Amino acid sequence: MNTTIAAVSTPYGKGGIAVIRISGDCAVQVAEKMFFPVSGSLLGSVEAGRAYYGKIVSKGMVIDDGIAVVYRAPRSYTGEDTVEISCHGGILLTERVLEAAFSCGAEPARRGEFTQRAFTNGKLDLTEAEAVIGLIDAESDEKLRLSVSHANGVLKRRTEEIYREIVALLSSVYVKTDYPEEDLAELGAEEIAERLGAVSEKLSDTLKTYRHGKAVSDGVKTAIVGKPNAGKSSLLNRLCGEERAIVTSKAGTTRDVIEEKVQAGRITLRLWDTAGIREGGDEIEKIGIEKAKRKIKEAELIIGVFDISGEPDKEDDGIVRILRSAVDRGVPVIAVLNKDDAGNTVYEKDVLDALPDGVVTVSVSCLTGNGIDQLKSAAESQFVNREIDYSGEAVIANARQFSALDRAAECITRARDGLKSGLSADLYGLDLEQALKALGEVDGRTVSEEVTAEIFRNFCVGK
Ligand SMILES: Nc1nc2c(ncn2[C@@H]2O[C@H](COP(=O)(O)OP(=O)(O)OP(=O)(O)O)[C@@H](O)[C@H]2O)c(=O)[nH]1
Ligand SMILES: [Mg+2]
Repeated sequence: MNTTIAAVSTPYGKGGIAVIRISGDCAVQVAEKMFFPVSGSLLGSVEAGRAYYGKIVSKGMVIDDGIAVVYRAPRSYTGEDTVEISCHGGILLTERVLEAAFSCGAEPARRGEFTQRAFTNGKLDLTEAEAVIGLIDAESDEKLRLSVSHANGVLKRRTEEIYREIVALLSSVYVKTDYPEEDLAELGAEEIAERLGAVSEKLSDTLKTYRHGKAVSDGVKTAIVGKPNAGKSSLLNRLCGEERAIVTSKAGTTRDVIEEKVQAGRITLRLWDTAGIREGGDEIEKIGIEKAKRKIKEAELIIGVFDISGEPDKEDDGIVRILRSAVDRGVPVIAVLNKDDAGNTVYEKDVLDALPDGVVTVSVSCLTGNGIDQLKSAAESQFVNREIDYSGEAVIANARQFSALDRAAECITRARDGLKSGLSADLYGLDLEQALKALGEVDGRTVSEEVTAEIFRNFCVGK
């Protein structure tokens, strides 16, 4: 018998209703002792999936009236017997209803434990469980679409398809030993090579979607850099539509890194406004500049801001060097030519000439807002450059899925090389085994308990 757990599944705070969820082998017995349908029947004998109005009792006293729904295993979210009790959404009242569940034998649920149980009971795989977090966390329609796609099993099916193909190839390699149930005839080396090539291609197509998926799901770490007074904080404020950072005409205003999330079309930018980079400055400014330099190394997109109302100087040269090194590292760079309202754009050409190849440029006025939309689309198109049909195409949404698929792809490449160089089947077969193990981590079939525990720790209590 497993333990029976209970938690409040609605957010903490006052509301119209709150829902207390109880799940486990004794869920119905627990609920039966604290919830009494007005019809007079006991919860243990009511019809599953129907709402029953009744009284909620704690320590022998009616504390509220509400609705209970009983779900019978395996037809519930967790795959176990589950009861959901809705009561009025008072903070203390909800606490008392939950306490009643505890005193009737339930234990407090850990974060994400309901979903973890659903995973353990095979109701969802890991990609679908992660999609549940995505659905709850989504702050953009695009992330919602991506999470719905995973919740509907699109990535799970893609993984499954590749998994099955590798099993089929492996079974031909170890026909009689490891996979007798597959009962396949041995394939020729040429056919195996060809089919492995197709597997590689599928994996690499899926891996390529991570740039898109990450930008939608996690957001892009974006450093706004430039010399003091270039207008970095003004740009941050324009992008997020509020006076988030202090703007003054004094060079060296920003010291600490200021973070803000904004939506740029389909992607999320995690903006960092940083201290203007120059030699000198007081102790605090120097610390700020060091922080800015660290953020530049960490950034996945760099927005270099130049003030084109003044002649470029050696501080701008320093920024150009930073942008060049980012381009060399393969980090996308956008140069913002700011203050184009000032009616003095003679220096624009000097800045453009100094910029390295591969830098996208956008003319902007943080004063008037001109060019801000173009900047957002320029940022978006660095990461998302085509329409994706989420109902059919599997898009990788997180680092865990990427790393597992990437390892699977490496193993397939090794197996193909082995096959090509005439390695014996049982040797390249080991690479195929490793590929299967890595793929199994995506949907969770070969994942360790510590990894799943870590994933479910990101959930809220009650989910
Ligand atoms: N005319 C004009 N002035 C601007 C524009 N953007 C910023 N400024 C002005 O430029 C000055 C510096 O702006 P900030 O946004 O504080 O510049 P910063 O790059 O954050 O400066 P530090 O934090 O000191 O590095 C302020 O006086 C702004 O009002 C613009 O597009 N046009
Ligand atoms: Mg600033």
